[in-house]
Amino acid sequence: MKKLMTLFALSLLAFVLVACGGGDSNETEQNGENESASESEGGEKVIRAGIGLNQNHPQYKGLLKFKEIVEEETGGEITVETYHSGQLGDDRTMTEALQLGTQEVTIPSTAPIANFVPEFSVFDIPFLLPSEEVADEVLAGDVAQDLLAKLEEKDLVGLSYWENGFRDLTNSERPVETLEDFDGLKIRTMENDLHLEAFKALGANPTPMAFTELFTAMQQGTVDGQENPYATIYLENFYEVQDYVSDTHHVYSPFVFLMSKQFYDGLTEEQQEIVRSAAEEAGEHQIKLNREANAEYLQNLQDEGMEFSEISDEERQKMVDTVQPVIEDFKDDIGPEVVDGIMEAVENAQGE
Ligand code: KDG
Repeated sequence: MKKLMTLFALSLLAFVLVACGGGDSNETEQNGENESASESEGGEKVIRAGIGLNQNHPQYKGLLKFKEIVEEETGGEITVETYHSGQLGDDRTMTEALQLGTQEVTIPSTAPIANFVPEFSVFDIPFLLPSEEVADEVLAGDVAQDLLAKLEEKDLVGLSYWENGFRDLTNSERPVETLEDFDGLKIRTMENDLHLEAFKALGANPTPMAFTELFTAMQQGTVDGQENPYATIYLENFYEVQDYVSDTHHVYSPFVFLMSKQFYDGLTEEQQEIVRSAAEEAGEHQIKLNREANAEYLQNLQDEGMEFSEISDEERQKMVDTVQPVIEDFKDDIGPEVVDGIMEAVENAQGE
């Protein structure tokens, strides 16, 4: 009961914030008023879309592309309000808002989604996806697509996979070049039990934390480090509070473009097709931007003074071997058929 009251209070707060605060400069205004509900007085439908990353990240640029396509294709029947930097909450609270119908879109990493649909933790298996090409193939495959369908049981619609990218370690204590270097490091992880246990196995002292709290935690020394793709590390200015970056590439994180099922079911068939194809087209755009950017961001981080450490194949193999027992421990939680299915999809993609 207490959780439900907390959830209601949080959603009410988000609702009030949206009503009063309004979104980014790209927010759509109707009749000079900021929309604060999923339907305006004129019957137009409003999508309140929030993400945790800031307006400079390719994820937000992809969201603006989604807005452009939907508003054009529907002739204004649907307008999209865009919110970044956790303005509407963190991944968990925004996903809960979609379930409640007080928000319509969010695009979290798959890791926090596992708190709603445990099978999504399959993408948190360390070193599962070896390259972007294999990731593209696997995410387009039946097992990954079937996972999107499972979201409907939780009042969510997964419209497409976008890309967060390969996650790399940063910290403020020391260069990390070997498995031993993880020892005792206070590392923030996403709120996902597999991530937590994997970093414990590597010898670190992990703390699960919402993305919206991460910068302050690093600034205050609550945590020594974190792990995210280079694009996030650079565009969120983590170099201001982190000294060392290592190319651990330990997990490839997809994003999932989530829509409230309540809202989606209220659309016409034509509108449903428009939002679905817009999420896919905007996703292709976002992934292209993400890959172009990630290539240059590592150099930018070094230009900002971060010390870069390469992980040798030998040391990476030690990390792979070290986390294997954790993967076995989580296989039942994720679902053996999902784990085996994804592993087979990876092998098939590599074999081509
Ligand atoms: O907008 C997405 C972010 O909120 C988050 O999912 C990014 O990978 C992320 C993290 O480390 O929390």
